[in-house]
Amino acid sequence: MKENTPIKKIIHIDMDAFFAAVEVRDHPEYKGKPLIVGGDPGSRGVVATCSYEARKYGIHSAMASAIAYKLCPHAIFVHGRYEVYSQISKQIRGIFDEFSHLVEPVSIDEAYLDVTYNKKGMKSATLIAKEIKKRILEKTKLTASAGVSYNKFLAKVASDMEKPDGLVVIPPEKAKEVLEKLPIGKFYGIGKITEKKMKNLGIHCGKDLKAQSLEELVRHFGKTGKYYYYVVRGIDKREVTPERERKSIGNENTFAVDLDDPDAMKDYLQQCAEKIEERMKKHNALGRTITLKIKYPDFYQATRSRTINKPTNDKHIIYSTATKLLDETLVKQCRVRLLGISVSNLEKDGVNLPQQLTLRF
Ligand code: TTP
Ligand code: MG
Repeated sequence: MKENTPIKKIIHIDMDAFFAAVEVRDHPEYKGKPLIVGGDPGSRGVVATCSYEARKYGIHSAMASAIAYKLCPHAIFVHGRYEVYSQISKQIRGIFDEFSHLVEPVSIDEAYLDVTYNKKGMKSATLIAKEIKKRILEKTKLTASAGVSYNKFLAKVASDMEKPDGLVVIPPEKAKEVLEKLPIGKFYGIGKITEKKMKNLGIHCGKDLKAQSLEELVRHFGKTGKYYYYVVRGIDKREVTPERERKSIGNENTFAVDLDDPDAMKDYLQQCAEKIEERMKKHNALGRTITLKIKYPDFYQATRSRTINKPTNDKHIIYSTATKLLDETLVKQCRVRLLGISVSNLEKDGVNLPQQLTLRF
């Protein structure tokens, strides 16, 4: 980070055991019990999420319900009520919007807020996070965890540190210590497979990761190695990108039969990238943010975005970015029902579209 770059104040908010917490809220008899939201144990369904009591048995999201049943036969299984969750998601979104113009929802229960300059003129990001948690509880009767730091990566690490109902602040002077101690599996983007690979290389926590050279990490992990190299040093330059103002050009498809072959997914992404290039050229538009959208068979939806330095409408760049993002998702474990790409952060005829103006306030 350059010396003269102003330190940002970023908050990451993530609801606790979201779907399960909603079910407990609406069915108090489930309170304190292992509760699983997802497919029936006798079906080929998966766990969407589960209560913290169920997590003690090793149950987690995306696990086959049949396995969850074996781990905890007395768990309560319920189906998700997606309309309810999405309604609550809108409510919490409304709360975020009260505080900042710069809100980036990442999934149904999670968002980043850049509160460096905020709507309330509040100086303390910690107080804002506290206030948001309070408002969420009042309005939804649910708890959220918040992380406060100077970039997205650290804010996300922080929100995960004291779940549930946590509020953790990582100021710049503490970042080094926190990151060095952080177990390798807790680094955002490091899934089970990479975690194993890291451990085989003797990398168990941030300190071990930091001891690796950039070349070494790139050799083992490709371009993602570069990401690991920087985030373990507390460097993450990604902006909080408000979605509401984001105009985008995209393409997506729900498949007649869920895809389970990563090569087939990549083939589809290639077609998508071609169509987007065509449309962007027609509109004389270039874009910097490429977003991959993915929906799993249980309707769980995730998006992953990457912002590149140079605006583009090149299908090769769109495709290669989208496939990299695909590698960061659960596709190796799960089938997918929908895939799509969109390009945002657009410039038309060389001029930024109006959403950029919202950054000045
Ligand atoms: P998460 O925030 O990942 O999980 P969570 O809120 O249940 O628990 P935590 O306290 O650890 O944050 O996901 C939010 C919701 O998204 C979750 O309640 C259910 C849904 N979801 C799925 O349906 N499938 C998945 O694989 C994941 C990860 C989440
Ligand atoms: Mg959550």
